[in-house]
Amino acid sequence: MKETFRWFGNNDPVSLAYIRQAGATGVVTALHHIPNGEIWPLGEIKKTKDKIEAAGLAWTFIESIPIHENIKLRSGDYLQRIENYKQSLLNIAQAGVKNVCYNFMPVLDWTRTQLHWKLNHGGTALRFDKVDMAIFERYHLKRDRAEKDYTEAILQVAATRFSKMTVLERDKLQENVLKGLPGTVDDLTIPVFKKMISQYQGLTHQDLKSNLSYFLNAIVPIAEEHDIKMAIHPDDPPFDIMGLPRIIKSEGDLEDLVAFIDSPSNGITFCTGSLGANPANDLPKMIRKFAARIHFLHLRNVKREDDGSFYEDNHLEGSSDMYAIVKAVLEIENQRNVELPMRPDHGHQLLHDLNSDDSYAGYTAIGRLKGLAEIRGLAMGISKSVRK
Ligand code: DNO
Repeated sequence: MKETFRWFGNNDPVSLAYIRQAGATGVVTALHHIPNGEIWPLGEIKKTKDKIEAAGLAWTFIESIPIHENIKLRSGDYLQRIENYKQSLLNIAQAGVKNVCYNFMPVLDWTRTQLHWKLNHGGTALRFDKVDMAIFERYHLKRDRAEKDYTEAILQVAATRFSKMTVLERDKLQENVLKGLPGTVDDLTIPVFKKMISQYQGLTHQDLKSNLSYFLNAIVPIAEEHDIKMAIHPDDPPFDIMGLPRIIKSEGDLEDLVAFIDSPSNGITFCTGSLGANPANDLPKMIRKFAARIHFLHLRNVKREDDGSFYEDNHLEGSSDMYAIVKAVLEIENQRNVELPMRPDHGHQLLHDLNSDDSYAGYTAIGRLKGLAEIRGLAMGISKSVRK
């Protein structure tokens, strides 16, 4: 595996120099300052690439060139937005950065209800709590159909919990869901959010898949021509929230995706954290099955709870078997004779990082350093014992 670290640019307290010290050789980043749907200018791409290379690292993966909502909806100026996307692809190819992670989640990117959830050892983790999500949908968003989408048991616990929450706690939950997360493109308010959700009313999973297929059919020929690898990120969490369809959450969804257009440029970011929150996903099996289409790995481990909640556990613990995952990865790398870029996805907030509020949630230095080191050791142990 090619070890990479995500970097959020000049404002990221985890600098390029730190990334080198972590032992990673690659950087995963985006032009975060370019508004969603606009063309990425060649000059800006080169500037970022030069900066990364001057630090002795490579820009291994772009995460993400985001997809404009009108493309997901196939409405409004979507044709223009697709043209812009194609131009961005041409520009990155010209700059020599040819790997693109993207997602097709409506309105929201990844979502958590708690960004600093206390673990027993004193560190903190990201958490998605089903009850808190029900509270958000019912009492903050006041979504009509929210009651139908949750079990009676969850709704009851939600009502009791909500009645005991302070105003501050309620505000915090809203902030966490709407704008807490790094990499998310837009900061949203409740009225804007409601409006955006309403645009999706009546749009089924099938409709959204067909819009994704339309988009891919428009851009993959250009990607192919320039040897660009597109790698879709699975939906996180891997189930519908707020009545919005989520379409990349299971083995069946990935089967549909690869069938939309049979090309190595139409690939997958295999995120074991997103896919691992769905208990039906057999991750090692899926790695072997989609071997030819996996271009990027996000390795992390969530601990699932019975009601559908989950939190980010240590990379080698949690509900997924990281040994079996890494073993499957090493196997497909061997078959394909490639080294797949991997980033240790998310990490706990630990040690000195507990005192700094300016780190991006889930992207503290020490937690990820630990995750990377654990996975590196695991991979070395497996490959040495297999070769014997
Ligand atoms: C979370 C990330 C996501 C991801 C996008 C990809 O940690 O994996 O923000 O970057 O969904 O488009």
